[in-house]
Amino acid sequence: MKQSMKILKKIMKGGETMKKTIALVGMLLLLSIPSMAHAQNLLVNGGFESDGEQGHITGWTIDYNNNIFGVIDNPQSGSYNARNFWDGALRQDVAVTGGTAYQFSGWSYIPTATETIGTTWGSFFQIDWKTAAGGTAGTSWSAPNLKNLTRDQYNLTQSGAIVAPTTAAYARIKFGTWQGGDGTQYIPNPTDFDNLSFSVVPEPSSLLLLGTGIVGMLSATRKRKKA
Ligand SMILES: [Ca+2]
Repeated sequence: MKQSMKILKKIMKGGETMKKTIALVGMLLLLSIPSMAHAQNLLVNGGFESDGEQGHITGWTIDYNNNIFGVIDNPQSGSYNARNFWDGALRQDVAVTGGTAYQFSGWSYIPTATETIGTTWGSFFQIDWKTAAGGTAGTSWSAPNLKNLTRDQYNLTQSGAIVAPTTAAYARIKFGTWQGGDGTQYIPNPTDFDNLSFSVVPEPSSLLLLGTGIVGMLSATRKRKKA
């Protein structure tokens, strides 16, 4: 009798340890959810706050025409944003894993202005997928006409989840302003850009599996206690 009581006590102790472990894992899981929801931005200086040798567009490369600069008078957040004064684009390359889902988001602001000379222009966000050798990998994503969004305010553009082509080694993230190539001189309005983000899409399926596992462990513990 004494012996069996000892064993029972040991089991109960073990049960407590198990419960503590489950509680700890549960807490860690809960803590990890917010950080997974705000997946790490893979872009350098996506908010144009960093200051370096290129000023507030440090980390970005000119894709065509040197017409985008860091300005201070209309940030979406922080103290700086990037402004297109004429047609031109910046780009940044980010290493990716083929078959992994990524998402892009960015803010743009285009003021109302008299477009007397022409309207064949637009501001855009774009993702080009590239092979290690720099070739094209799969289909690009783009939002080519940000000027159709509500003027005189910041608008958020989101790509949603896009699976990187299996041959992709990096993503070329581009933003800027284009104008029509019909020989007429168009004047695009200045476009402000801020808070560009490119990140891995968090996988809810693995979270769900982990959650199911914990529920399973809990019910197993309960069953053992009943017996
Ligand atoms: Ca900013």
